[in-house]
Amino acid sequence: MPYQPIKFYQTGSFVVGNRLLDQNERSVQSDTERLNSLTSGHRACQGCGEALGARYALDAVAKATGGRMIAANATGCLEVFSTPFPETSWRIPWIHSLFGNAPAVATGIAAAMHAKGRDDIRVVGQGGDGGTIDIGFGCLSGMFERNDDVLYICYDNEAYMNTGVQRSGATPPAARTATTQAVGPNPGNVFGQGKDMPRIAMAHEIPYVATATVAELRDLEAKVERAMSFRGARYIHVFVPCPLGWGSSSNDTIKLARLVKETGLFPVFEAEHGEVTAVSKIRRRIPVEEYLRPQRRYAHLFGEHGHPETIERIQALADRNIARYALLDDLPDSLKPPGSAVGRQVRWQSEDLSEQTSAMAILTETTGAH
Ligand SMILES: Cc1ncc(C[n+]2csc(CCOP(=O)(O)OP(=O)(O)O)c2C)c(N)n1
Ligand code: SF4
Ligand SMILES: [Mg+2]
Repeated sequence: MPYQPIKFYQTGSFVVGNRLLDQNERSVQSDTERLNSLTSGHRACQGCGEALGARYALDAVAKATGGRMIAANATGCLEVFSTPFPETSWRIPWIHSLFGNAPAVATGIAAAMHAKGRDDIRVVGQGGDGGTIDIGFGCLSGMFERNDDVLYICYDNEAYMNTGVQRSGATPPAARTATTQAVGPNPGNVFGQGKDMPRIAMAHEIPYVATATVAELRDLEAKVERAMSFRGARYIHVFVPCPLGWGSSSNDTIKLARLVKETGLFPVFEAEHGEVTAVSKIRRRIPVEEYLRPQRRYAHLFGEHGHPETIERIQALADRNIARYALLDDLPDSLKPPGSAVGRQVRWQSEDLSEQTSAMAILTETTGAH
């Protein structure tokens, strides 16, 4: 058998351990002295991505601040499963805001701390996608525009889970929810223009914006640490699968979070003052079908009466992200953005997405590529 070098996966990877590294380089969760800001005993479903993401993110804030922190939490699963009165799983100063005003409450706390001369106490706002990009949108935009000294974290599970899986502005096209049933000629959620919150945050030119998934928890920790090195408004958007709402297996949470990035459907990147500064490249490009198939919210797309044309449209969305963020080292000609010889002919940003059968289909027409 040929010689094979031994690989020590615990160094240089995004896994939790890193026990072979110096103490100061190790992940927060590998430290037995970590705060456990969201501790055990809460009532999240098995495999809840939101619980996992929140624990890692807030422990990273705790480490960065030496525990001098206050969190304001919008109504939603994270609040409900962690604080059934009179119990709580939070081991940090924590306040429950309304569904729609967590950014404003966080701003108020930051202002109060400043007035008291306690700028050492850092403030975090957090909520689900509904609380963040729908009902809390105005408060959040104000927080960004004033550059208030708050880190806001959105845990995006792509629907209103706490109240029974209703559609939100972050629900992806074709997904079935309680309010976008899998019926009719175009089952599931409509293909709209989307509401891309990280890009909207970037448009405010705040000091720091990042996206992350619970598949790469070390990356999430590192981004929280980076966010805490800035003053002013910061935004982290974390992709968190929800087994209950998505009809996925509890033990597929990490797999789905990895696949969404490897397909290009969820670009993972960092931006400072409105400019992208780093992207996590796709390691092995995966067709969107592999991500969609294990989730019952997309079951109507498959089988004898499936909708392959809808899967193609979703693939086109992933491909647009791949081109937009240069997520592949070697971008195939077929995915080159406008301006290149091939891409110029493609309607990348159709004014009416509902009329656009698929960017891939148009590519095929104009270039003959398959
Ligand atoms: C003004 C107002 N409208 C509606 C509700 C009911 N409500 C509470 S949480 C929630 C959905 C939360 O969804 P999201 O923010 O995505 O968090 P998730 O539960 O998915 O983590 C809704 C509709 C409320 N509490 N207040
Ligand atoms: S419904 Fe979804 S988000 Fe809510 S606790 Fe269960 S898995 Fe987590
Ligand atoms: Mg949600």
